[in-house]
Amino acid sequence: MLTMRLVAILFSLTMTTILAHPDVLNKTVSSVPSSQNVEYGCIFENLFNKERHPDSFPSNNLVIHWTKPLITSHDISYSMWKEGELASPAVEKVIESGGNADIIKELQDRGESYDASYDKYLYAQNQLINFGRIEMNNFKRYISAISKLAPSPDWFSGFHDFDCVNPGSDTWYEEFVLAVYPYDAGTEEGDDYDPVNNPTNPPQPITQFTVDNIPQTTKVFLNKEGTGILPVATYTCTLSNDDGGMGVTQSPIFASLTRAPTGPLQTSSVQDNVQTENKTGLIAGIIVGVVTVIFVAGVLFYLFVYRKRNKNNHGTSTKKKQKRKNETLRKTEKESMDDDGMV
Ligand SMILES: [Ca+2]
Ligand SMILES: [Ca+2]
Repeated sequence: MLTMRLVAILFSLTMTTILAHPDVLNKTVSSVPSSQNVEYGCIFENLFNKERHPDSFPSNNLVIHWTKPLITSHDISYSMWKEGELASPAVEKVIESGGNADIIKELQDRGESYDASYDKYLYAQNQLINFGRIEMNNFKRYISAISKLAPSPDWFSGFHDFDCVNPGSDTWYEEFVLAVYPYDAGTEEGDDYDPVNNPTNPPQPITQFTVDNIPQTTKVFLNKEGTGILPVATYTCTLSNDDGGMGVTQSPIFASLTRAPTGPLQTSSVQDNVQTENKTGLIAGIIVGVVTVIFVAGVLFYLFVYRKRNKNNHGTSTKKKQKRKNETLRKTEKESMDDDGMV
């Protein structure tokens, strides 16, 4: 009986280990109460490569990429995707073609705070994505993310409904790091990294790839030891409200100039360019501003000080002239009087 119970516990722990994904690699608690509006900065880092997932990995790795990774905050009434459930039409589009217009429309209609990056080709040196800040409040306290692994039939990764509030302290997490695994969306057939396939009919629930359910012909995603499936990416999200409340309203430009990076500084090249442009623009703005202030100060100085002094000088010299004139006049009168006296 005890043995049976132990087996049951072990089985449930094993199942938990298998199904409790994403893996929470790190979770630290802040003292910011959940009633306070906050923002999170999130970074995506690719872990999908030939070393970790050697079987059937495309020989032309130039084509391997993540499609437009998307991240959003939301309340409990929204569910972007969930294992064991059918993919929504919008999610099916993301997962089969990488098109995220429908899901973005869905988020915009709900007024969600989201960010979508560009396709991330994994041959590129920089495999990080630095998402724009995600706004959160006491209701919109969950974060979900999704991106398709391409080329593939309907394989994707991400996480869903991560509650950013620590229930014990009712405060926001300072930081959390999630390791995410590959899933099959159940909408398209196919066992290999090939995007052209028949639809799965009827569609099947979203399923996480495990050692037991990966296609046995290709063994995609299996680790090199053949014993398990390693995470394909990590997400690191950091609270940006740890500087006395400034983080809630500060602009991204201000934040990028004033805040030390919380993760690897590398961002996607597009965002790097944008940030560089933003910084260049800001510096140019500051220079123009300083020059303008100096110019205006110069004009004011001229108007109020230089001219006034001139005026004073002018007044003084006029007085001197008048004085000299008076003296001359008095002298002339005196001489005239003397002359009269002599006469
Ligand atoms: Ca389909
Ligand atoms: Ca499939």
